[in-house]
Amino acid sequence: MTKNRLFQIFGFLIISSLITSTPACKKIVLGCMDPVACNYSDEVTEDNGSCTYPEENFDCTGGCLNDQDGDGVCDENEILGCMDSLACNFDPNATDQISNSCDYDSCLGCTDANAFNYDSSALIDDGSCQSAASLMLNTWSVVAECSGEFIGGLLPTEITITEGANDGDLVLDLGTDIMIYGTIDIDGNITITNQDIGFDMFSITVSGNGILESETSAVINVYFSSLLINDDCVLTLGPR
Ligand SMILES: [Ca+2]
Ligand SMILES: [Ca+2]
Repeated sequence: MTKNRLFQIFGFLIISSLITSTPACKKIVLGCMDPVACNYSDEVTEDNGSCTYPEENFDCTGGCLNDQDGDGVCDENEILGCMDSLACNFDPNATDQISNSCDYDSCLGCTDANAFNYDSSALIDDGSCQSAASLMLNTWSVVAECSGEFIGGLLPTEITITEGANDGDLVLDLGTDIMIYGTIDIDGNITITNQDIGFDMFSITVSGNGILESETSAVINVYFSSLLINDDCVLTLGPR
């Protein structure tokens, strides 16, 4: 049916009305039509499922919705704890300091691995570190048990150990002009190197070994031998 024919049937007014009410050919714009989405556009005419949304607690720019202290950590993600890296209970994940929550006492100890009293669980050094050698430099009570009676009868009930020429060198003064030289390593192992102590007219060969067992106890085995004497002694050292 042609326009001319329509004019003929319905008249000019009717066809004019039809022309003005016919929708114009609308441009289709694909995109996101959800107003709460980050990529919403009011120009979109057809939603193509491309809407993107912010992560929970964040806005579309990646900023926090709530960040009371302004540190970039959203309120919902804050972790309470001790934030002082020098504290025993330092929490590297903490983002909010709990007042008075840091503990500076429970992990005190000696943190020097070379010290005799090294405490592997200690995190804060309290200045208590002592080397095995320095612990040996003391006056000790001695209980001597010897296989023979001669040396056992000479040994005192107290000995003073002094420092030798080098670090770790020990000089054991057993009294009665008996001086014995030894060494101690960082773990407390004592070595009495083979030596001739020359006692009066005798030549007595001495060797031995031992261990610093604790800060206040040690055991030293000393072997005395000469033409006439063969005495193995165990010296148990304790607090004076
Ligand atoms: Ca925050
Ligand atoms: Ca915070």
